[in-house]
Amino acid sequence: MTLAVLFGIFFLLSDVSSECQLGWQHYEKTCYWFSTTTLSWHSAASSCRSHGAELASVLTAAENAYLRYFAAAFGHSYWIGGDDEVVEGSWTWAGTDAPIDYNDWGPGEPGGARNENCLAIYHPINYHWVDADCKYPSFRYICEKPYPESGPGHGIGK
Ligand SMILES: [Ca+2]
Ligand SMILES: [Ca+2]
Repeated sequence: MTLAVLFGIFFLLSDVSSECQLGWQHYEKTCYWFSTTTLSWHSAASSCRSHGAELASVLTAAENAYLRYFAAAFGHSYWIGGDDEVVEGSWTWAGTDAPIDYNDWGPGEPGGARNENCLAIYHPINYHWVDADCKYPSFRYICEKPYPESGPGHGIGK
């Protein structure tokens, strides 16, 4: 796929007249922000919260496909909001503590037991999911917040 085609798709998918803040992307009822710097998972979560957002929770195959598409277009691995820090093997979404239902684990993942408790979309395995060391400082991250028109009751944390 050529760069021109990639950017064409980018602008088709991105509603440039949306009410998401500048730099955030609108998809369905959510605004997403892809970081351009890297942090540990907890620092990434704090960064999202400082913007009134949470690390992205990926609830459907369509949402996953959207985020994977942009992760691949940007060519980086990204933290998203899942962890199993509280109870090993019990994966939940940050912000809501809802159990992870839909998933896109890569082959053999999650396989890190107590050493890997945080969820990332991982570049080396075609942007499927892995568990990784939460302290790993070299992944970018994806924040999400409700689209302004979605109103109360539709967003994360509700
Ligand atoms: Ca684990
Ligand atoms: Ca792993």
